[in-house]
Amino acid sequence: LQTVALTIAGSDPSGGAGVQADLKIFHQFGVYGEAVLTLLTVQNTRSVVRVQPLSADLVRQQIEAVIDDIPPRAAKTGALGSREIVETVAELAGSFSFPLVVDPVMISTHGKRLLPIDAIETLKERLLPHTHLVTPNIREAELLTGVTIASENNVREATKRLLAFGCRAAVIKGGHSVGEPIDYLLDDDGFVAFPGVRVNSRHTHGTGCVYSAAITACLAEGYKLRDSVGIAKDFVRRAIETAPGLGTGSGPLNHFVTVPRMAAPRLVFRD
Ligand code: PXL
Repeated sequence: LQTVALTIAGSDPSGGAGVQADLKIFHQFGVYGEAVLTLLTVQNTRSVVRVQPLSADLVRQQIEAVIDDIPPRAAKTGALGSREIVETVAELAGSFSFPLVVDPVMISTHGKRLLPIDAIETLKERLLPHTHLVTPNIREAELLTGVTIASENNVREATKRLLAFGCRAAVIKGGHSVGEPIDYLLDDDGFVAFPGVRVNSRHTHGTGCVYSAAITACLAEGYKLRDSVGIAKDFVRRAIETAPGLGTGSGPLNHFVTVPRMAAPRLVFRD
């Protein structure tokens, strides 16, 4: 039976981030991808020149149209674009029967806002209670929790505060730290570090999207949360290492890296 995953995110016409990246990563994991658009961007690898959110009503209709007809096994959100869209997604997420991964995308690599300030509170209070896993980078975690992150203890405190908003689990990504890119996860089983290897490259456009899409694909396939995070982290490292060097700015990762056929046991929930 075909596994299905859904992304609710923005368009990056250059194909490195957003819905375009999510669909390619789902496909690479052997998962059929559905995509609901929240906003359009005008961008290339050099800059994001325009961000145009869609109406919340249009986002609601898209989600409602696909969700009963081709129900996904897991979903993710990326750039949401407006407070109204966050509210709408949160309201619908209340009745999702599958895990939701929230990548709280706030600002593009080039510094353009993909979520207005006034939507951050709504994301915390309305969307996180319906979230299985939230995947902020360090800056996003600071803005969501008010904790300034400079040490492992700060990260631990920030993950605790994220869970206090009602999500099941939180992973704070170390990609923007100064040292090794360690990701820290807090879930029902406690706090765990996922050590990483820093790959120095300017081609990191869409890294967060690829990571959360890979996690979502794994969850859809029935992998446990910690296995999903581990697989996704390894996938992202190899995708940065072998980035195709496209574009004259910060280019995309290699969306074609091979997905390991895992020995880890999957949860069986085939119909
Ligand atoms: O990687 C963050 C991101 C998410 N979604 C869209 C984007 C970007 C970064 O540019 O354009 C649509």
